[in-house]
Amino acid sequence: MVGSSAFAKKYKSEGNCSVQLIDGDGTYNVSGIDHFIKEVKLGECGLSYAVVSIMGPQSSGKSTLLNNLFGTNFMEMDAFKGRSQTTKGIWLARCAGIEPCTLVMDLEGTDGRERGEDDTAFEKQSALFALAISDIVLINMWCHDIGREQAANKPLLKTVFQVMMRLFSPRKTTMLFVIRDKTRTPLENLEPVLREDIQKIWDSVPKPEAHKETPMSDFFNVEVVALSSYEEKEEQFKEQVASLRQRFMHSIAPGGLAGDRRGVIPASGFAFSADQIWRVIKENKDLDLPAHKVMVATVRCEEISNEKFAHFITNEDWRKLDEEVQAGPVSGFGKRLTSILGSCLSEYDGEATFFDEGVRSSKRHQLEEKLLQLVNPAFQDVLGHIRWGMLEKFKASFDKALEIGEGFSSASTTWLKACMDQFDEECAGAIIEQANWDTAKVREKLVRDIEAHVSSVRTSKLSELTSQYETKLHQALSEPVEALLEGASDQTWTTVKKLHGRETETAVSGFSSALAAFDIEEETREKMVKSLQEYSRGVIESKAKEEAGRVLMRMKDRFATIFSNDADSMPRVWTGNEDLRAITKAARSASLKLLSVMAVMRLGDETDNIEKTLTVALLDSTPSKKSITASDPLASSTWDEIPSSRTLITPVHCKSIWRQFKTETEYTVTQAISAQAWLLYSQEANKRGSNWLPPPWAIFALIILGFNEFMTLLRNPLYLGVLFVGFLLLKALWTQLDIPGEFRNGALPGIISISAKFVPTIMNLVKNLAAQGEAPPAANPENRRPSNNTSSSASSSDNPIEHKSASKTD
Ligand SMILES: Nc1nc2c(ncn2[C@@H]2O[C@H](COP(=O)(O)OP(=O)(O)OP(=O)(O)O)[C@@H](O)[C@H]2O)c(=O)[nH]1
Ligand SMILES: [Mg+2]
Repeated sequence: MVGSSAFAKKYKSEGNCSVQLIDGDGTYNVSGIDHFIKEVKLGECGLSYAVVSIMGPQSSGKSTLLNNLFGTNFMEMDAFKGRSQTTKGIWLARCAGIEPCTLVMDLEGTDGRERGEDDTAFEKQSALFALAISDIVLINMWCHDIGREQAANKPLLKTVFQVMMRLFSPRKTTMLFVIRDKTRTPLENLEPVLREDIQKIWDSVPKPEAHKETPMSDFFNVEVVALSSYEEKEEQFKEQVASLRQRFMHSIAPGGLAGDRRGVIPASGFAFSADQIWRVIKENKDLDLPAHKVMVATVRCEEISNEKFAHFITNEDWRKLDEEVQAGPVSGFGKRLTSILGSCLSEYDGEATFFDEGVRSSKRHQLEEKLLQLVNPAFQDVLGHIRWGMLEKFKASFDKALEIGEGFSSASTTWLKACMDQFDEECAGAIIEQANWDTAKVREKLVRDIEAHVSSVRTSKLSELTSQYETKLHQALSEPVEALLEGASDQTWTTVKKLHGRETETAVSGFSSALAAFDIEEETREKMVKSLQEYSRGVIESKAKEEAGRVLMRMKDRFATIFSNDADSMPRVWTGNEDLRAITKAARSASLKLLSVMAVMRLGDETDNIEKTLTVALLDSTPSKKSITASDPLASSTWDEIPSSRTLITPVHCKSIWRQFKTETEYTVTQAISAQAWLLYSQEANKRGSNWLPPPWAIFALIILGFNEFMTLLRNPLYLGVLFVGFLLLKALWTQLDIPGEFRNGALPGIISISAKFVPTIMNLVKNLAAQGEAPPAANPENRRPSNNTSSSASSSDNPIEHKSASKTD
């Protein structure tokens, strides 16, 4: 390679690089092109760039022209080594000093001996490639070929026109015919001949049906320029090249060389686009450029979108915001996220702006969706924080309002509204501009949560209220009812009924007005009132059942009270004149009354004849075979016309209670009878008290029959002495024990009293005798006194004994 001119050297020194885009074997240089694009910063150009390429016969000075025209450093043939192929494949370089960025492609020459005459495949492929991606195609031709039948570039033009038909929708390409080694014939004369030649070739090229009538001008702008020989008239050549160079300045502007180009691929998609086009060409397929454009846009927009998405994930602001959201409520979430998303999307817009609009916006939409999907959990978290905060606020405010005595219903309504308003306000602050996210569900959930809380508080308050009224009712009813039932009488149930009615009414009216503060349905309210009424009845029922369980005890108490007390409620002292039968009957009758009162509940207006039934069956009847026959009115487990719900004691149970009652009170009656009998006996004995000696005939018989023994005693002074001492002892005992006094109240009490005092009195006598034996005779009268005292103390204990015996008869 030889640097052909100083001009070229200048640009080489500036470091303009070239790259082999496609090598001689048709391999696309992916890494080389990427590196090249980065080097020349093509990616930033958008649509402001142009692509120029050159075609023409081999060794026709193409590379030399490009190097002189654009300051590139394509390889040129060394003239001294003979004419041979220099440029192989397709080379790419950036034009130096031309605005906007212009890329130039140097193509392998046509008709090369190296590839052989038949092998035109690469020639066609490279021509199609150049046409597909270039805005301006330079057709290099020798001046002397113009008008010649066998001109070297005729097959080339044929190829160009043929392959142009393989572009479904061609971009309008400018064909600039560069006539080399121009002769003296002026261009004005040459140009028409050339155009005629070109037209002839165009006409001769077979076209598809769609383009049969299409004029060449629809596909190409044809421009012609003539240059002097580089070898022979270098100076002129350079001048002409310099002026030609000016035509490439701002070539894409309207009126410029490529002013009406169409379907430009944005610069950032150039490498990919060229690669794809070359692939399609190599596969020998037709090129659908609009579809290709869409494909390039799709791929590139996708790439840009992915890049922006990845960038967003690592975005510092977003990560910080996300972390804050994880930690707790964040104010201004919507605004901050809107700005982060906005800048990500505008970066995408900036890079994708030159790509096909449909593709671009659909990819933008996808990117937006992906971003929104990514940030949505954070938004949901924010909503969750707001919802939670509002629920907590409601709970605190509502509870406080209730504490200070605000009405339940009004407090719940007021705070629900306040919290929902604040929720709406905070949600508005969390909403982002890019999405129309719905907060209705979260709002509904919040309302549900608040309502659930209100309902649970209401339930607990209502149960509190209910138990408060129940306690009141219980207090008001329980003990009075117990007392009333204990003193069962004809009026008991009437009084209980009145008490029940009055207390229930008071409780219900208080309860109803307390319920009015709660926002509850009429039906529920009625139910609650009814349940309170039932509770009230239940208190009485349970009390009545309790009392019914104790009825036997109560009956016995009542029996004992009536039996042992007189009409003035004073304890009876049995005089023996009482009508025990009448007293017993009265006491039993009162007990039966109690049983009949306790047998059933009588809170309604119904009447019954249980008392009569019981009286007839239990009190009036005498135990006979009749009572155990089938006609026994108490041989049943239900009362006539009384539901079991009202029954406290069943008839058959009444009967067994009565039997037990009678058995257990029998003893009292028996005791009373025996006490009375003793009393009568003692009274009779008292009457006979003064005449206690045996009858005279008995004394007479005693003297007659005991005469012998009597005489024996009188004859023996020792016996007499013993008898005298025995008499003295008995006399002392008689006095000390006050035997006649003891027997005044009857034999049994007398015996008991004497037996209790017998031993101590003997002991006393012995002691006194011992003392009299030891003491001087003068002290004797004094020493006797204690024995008198003992006697008086013994007699003073008469009364308690009397009492004891009286109470025992009770
Ligand atoms: N007659 C003539 N010869 C020229 C002109 N420009 C260049 N040459 C000579 O033509 C020979 C080939 O030059 P290149 O620039 O390598 O030609 P090319 O068309 O690039 O050749 P390939 O790359 O092999 O197709 C060189 O020896 C140049 O000196 C010109 O304007 N007129
Ligand atoms: Mg060359």
